[in-house]
Amino acid sequence: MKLLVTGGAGFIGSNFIYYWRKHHPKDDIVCLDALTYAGNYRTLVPLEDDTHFRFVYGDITDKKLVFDLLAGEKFDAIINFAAESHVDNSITGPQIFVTTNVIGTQMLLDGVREFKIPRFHQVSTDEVYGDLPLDRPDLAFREDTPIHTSSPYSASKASADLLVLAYHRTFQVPITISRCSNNYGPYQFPEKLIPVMINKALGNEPLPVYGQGLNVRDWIHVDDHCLGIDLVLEKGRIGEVYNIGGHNEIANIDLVKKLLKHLDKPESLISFVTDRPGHDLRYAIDASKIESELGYKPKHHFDAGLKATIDWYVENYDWWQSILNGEYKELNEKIKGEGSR
Ligand code: NAD
Ligand code: TDX
Repeated sequence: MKLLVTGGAGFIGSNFIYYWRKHHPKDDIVCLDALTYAGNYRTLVPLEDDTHFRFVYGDITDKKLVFDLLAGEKFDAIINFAAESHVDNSITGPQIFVTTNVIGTQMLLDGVREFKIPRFHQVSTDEVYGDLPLDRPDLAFREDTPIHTSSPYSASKASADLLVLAYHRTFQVPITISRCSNNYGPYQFPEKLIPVMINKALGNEPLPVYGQGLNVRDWIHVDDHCLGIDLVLEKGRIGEVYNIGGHNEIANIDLVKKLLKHLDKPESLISFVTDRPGHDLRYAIDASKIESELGYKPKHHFDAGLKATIDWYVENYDWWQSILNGEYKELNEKIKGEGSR
């Protein structure tokens, strides 16, 4: 198999590439990534001597680049991770979210249609379902839960999902979609909750908890997300949506306290700050479809996975420090100049 992984210099895409190299060592992977602020080529440096891996610098909204790439290589599948992914950024600047997440996805779909790629997999999110009330623990998102978005980010991801489904219905493009809950693990950009809090706690700085910290997220280890996508690619039915979740619901404040305990830091570092506008209250995934149809079972227990993730950030201090001090941009710029590796 030859896969095109878009957005592979980001958090989940890079973990997916490492997952796939480990579990499918005979397959070839091309990573297409625009190396935006969230992309970090350094994460992929260990793959430079890997003959099954190639990196291409480019933007999924660039039709010529995408079409030339698809014309030149015979891909068996495209897995689209490329996106603007941070909700807070979508509130301060929505336009790039529409450009990348909607137009970019549509460009890839046009390419899949033109070059008859056997499979297009869209990596989506539980945020397309909106949120659930805090006082109804019995409720969880199912694949048939209506789309009901809150932020420009989730609206752009939902729009992309609708286009993916429309290309399937109208043009018979062979697609699948997975909608996953909040991921944690190595290589997450230090703008998201867990790496932000680890960074602040290690520096003995205030930990900024939005509102009262009562919002609930359903956490999944990134490797379990990759496992779910692997099963969908292998056995998922064309045209279907599959939820992927870890059954790990926890309020932000309780997660932050757990994290402080692991790091042996005082709770007095917690600082309640202005809430996120439109802040989704609770996410919870009903993953029974992927479990029963594809035999999915997450492997990581949350407490152990969180501890391993914290240890990873402590051990890989240079990786995230080079992001915080901006040094990571130097290598990104060099790669942009070269175009591909
Ligand atoms: P990320 O922000 O860490 O990485 C995104 C990557 O996409 C970066 O490498 C960036 O350079 C690249 N990119 C951005 N715009 C591009 C463009 N126009 N062309 C090519 N590459 C571009 O994101 P992530 O957290 O790894 O999320 C990956 C995907 O998974 C996204 O589609 C996101 O919506 C989805 N998702 C994320 C989570 C989560 O918890 N992080 C949960 C569910 C779904
Ligand atoms: O500093 C913070 N303080 C805080 O209280 C940050 C960064 C976040 N939060 C809260 C907001 C959320 O309730 O923590 C929760 C998690 O926030 P994020 O890490 O920004 O994730 P979220 O908004 O839940 O979205 C994530 O999961 C779904 C990803 O960023 C999305 O890409 C994915 O689709």
